[in-house]
Amino acid sequence: MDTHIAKSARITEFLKVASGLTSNQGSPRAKAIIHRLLSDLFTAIDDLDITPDEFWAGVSYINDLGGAGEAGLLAAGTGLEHFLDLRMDAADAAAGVEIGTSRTIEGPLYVAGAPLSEGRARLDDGSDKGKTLIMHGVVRDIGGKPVPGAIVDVWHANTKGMYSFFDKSQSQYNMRRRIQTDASGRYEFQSILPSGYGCPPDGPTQALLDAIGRHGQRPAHIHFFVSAPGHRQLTTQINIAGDKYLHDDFAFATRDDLIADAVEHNDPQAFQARGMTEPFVEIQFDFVITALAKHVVDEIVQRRRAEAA
Ligand code: MBD
Ligand code: FE
Repeated sequence: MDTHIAKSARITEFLKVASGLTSNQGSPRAKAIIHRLLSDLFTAIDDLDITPDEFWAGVSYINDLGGAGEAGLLAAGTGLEHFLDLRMDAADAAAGVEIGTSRTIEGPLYVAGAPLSEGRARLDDGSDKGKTLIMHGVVRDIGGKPVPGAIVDVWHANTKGMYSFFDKSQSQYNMRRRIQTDASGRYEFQSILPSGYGCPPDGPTQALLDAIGRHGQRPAHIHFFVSAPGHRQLTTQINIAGDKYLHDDFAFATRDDLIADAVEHNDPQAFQARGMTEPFVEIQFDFVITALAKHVVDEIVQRRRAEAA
């Protein structure tokens, strides 16, 4: 019995009606996208002989995913968010745009409106007894010139891999700050070394990953938006060298130029010479951002983001 009917004349016509293509209302772009996705889904149901039980399991899954607020997490875990990065890379290459620091995914855990400091900030509230981290560097343009007044918007997890706002046990904006670079383009912050992230073990994202035999772990990492007047906003992360998941990130965010060494300063002479009273780890990382030009448009991606009350 041939059950391949998606490409028949009857279904072809039906897909146009179902996608609103025969209506003069609505948005042409929305119609084009829905028509394509619906057509591909009909064909997939045909080709894979997706059963009604499987189909309704998928419908329930979408409800569970939205109910848990994990659609953004699944977008990262299925590599779709990384794919968008690769397409922006391809667009830059085609336009001859010189790239500085590589872009990599924002992820679903940014919170807008973190406190703003000049030059230096302390990110953690002192309650997490992780290793003290000092991270610093310079924001430069493609030509190597420091960019004063750039905003380094930084966010990272605690030693449990949990992010403030989403983890209500943490104080507001814990491990989230915006730092304006000084006259030499420098930024510096003190925080604690984050641990890697793991998807909520009982959530729908992890359930899908289990079904396809994948883990839901990320290496220890720190997120950044780096922006400055006249420059394109950079969305990136650093991934900390030595982590077990460095090259096995469930969200595919690691890129070679984004791997940073965390250098330990355990010897009292070494940390006291740096004005520290206890051992700390140091990460030095410069960001290179791209000036806006005729062929370089800004790319602040619009998406619904959290903002603490
Ligand atoms: C994270 O911390 C993260 O950065 C991504 C991309 C997905 C889930 C958790
Ligand atoms: Fe993260």
